[in-house]
Amino acid sequence: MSPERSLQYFQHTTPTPGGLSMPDSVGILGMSSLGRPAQPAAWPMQQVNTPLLGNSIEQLHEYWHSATACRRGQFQDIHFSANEDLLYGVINLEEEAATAHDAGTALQQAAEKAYRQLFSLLEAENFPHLWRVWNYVPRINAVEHGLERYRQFNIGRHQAFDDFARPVDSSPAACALGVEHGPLSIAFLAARQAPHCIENPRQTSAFAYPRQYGPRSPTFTRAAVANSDKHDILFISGTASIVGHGTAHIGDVVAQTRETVANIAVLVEQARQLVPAAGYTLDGLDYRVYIRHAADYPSVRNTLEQLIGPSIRAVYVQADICRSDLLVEVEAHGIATRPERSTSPQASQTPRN
Ligand code: 3EB
Repeated sequence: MSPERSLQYFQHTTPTPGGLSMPDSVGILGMSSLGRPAQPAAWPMQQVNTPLLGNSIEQLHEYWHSATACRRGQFQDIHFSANEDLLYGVINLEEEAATAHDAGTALQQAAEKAYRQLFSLLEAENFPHLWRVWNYVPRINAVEHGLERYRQFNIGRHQAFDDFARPVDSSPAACALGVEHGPLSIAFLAARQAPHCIENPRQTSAFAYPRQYGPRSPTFTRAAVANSDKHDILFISGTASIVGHGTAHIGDVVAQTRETVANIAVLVEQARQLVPAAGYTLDGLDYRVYIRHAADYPSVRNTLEQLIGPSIRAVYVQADICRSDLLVEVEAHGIATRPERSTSPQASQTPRN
C-alpha cells in the first residue's frame, strides 16, 4: 500500500522539449538509452545501438524508477540495482573465441554465459521471477558457421534455462532484436512475485516453435502481467507478423504492421480478462517499434496511428528483426495503478498459467 514501493516509467529526450522532468537519481532502478550513445551512468544502463527514426531527437532515455532508494551492485558481469521488490540488471558480453571445438559458437557461448550469470544472480539475491528481458544481438540475421546468429543465441539461452531448471513454458516476456555493432546486451527486470504468462492463441508458443526455426526454441512468453504492491504491469513481448508459426505477409510492411496489431490486440484482451480493473487499452500503452528498413518508417507509423490512435505513444527505431522476412516488430508495456490492494482479482500468489 505504501507509495514508497511504486514503480514508474519515465522517458527523457535530448534535446529536451518542455515538460519532461528527470527522475531523482537514487530511485533509478535502471535505464535504457536509444540513439546516440549515452555517457556512463551510476545505475545499470542498457545502450541500445539503434538509430532513432523520424524526428529530431538524438537520444532517448527510458527509466525504470522506484520511489525508494535503490541498492546497486555488481555480480560477475552484471550491473544491477534493486529495491525491496524488484531488481533490474544489465549484462554486456563480447563474444570470445570459442573455448572448445564442440562447445558451440562464440555467440552461443556468450548467450549461455549471460543467462547463467543472470539466473545465478536471481538465486543469490532471491528475486526468482523474471518479468521482462530485452535482448540485443549484434548482426542477428548473419549466418555464421552454417547457422543464423539468432539461432545460435537461442541454443545458448535455451541451454541456460535447462541448466537452471527453468521451465521454458513459463518463460519471461522478452524481445530479441539485431543491432549493427556492440556487445551482446541483455537487460532484465526480475521480482519476488511471479508474473502471469499470457500466450497468443493465434500464434504457436515460441517455446514450442518447430525445428525449422532452429535447433533450440526461443524462450519467451507472448505477454505477462506482473503485480507489484501498487501496480499491475502489462508487458507485451516483441510481437511480429507471425500467425501459427509462420511469417505472414512477406514483403508487405503495412500488412505486417496490421497483423502485428491484431496479435497485440489479442494479448491486451487477455490481460483485460486477467485484471479487469487495470483497464488496459491499445492506446493506453507505451510502445517501442523496431523497423528493419528506415524507409518504411512513414508507412509503419501511419498504420499504427490508424489502428491504435493518432496520439499513440511510440518510439520508433531501426533494428533488425530475428527472422529475415520480418520487417517490423512492436513491443509495449502498460502500468496500471491499483486503487486498493484488495481490489486485485489476481492475488500475487495465484499460480502462473
Ligand atoms: C517471434 O514472435 C518474433 O527471442 O526473445 C519476439 C519476442 C521474437 C522475443 C526472443 C523473439 C523474441 O518469434 C521474434
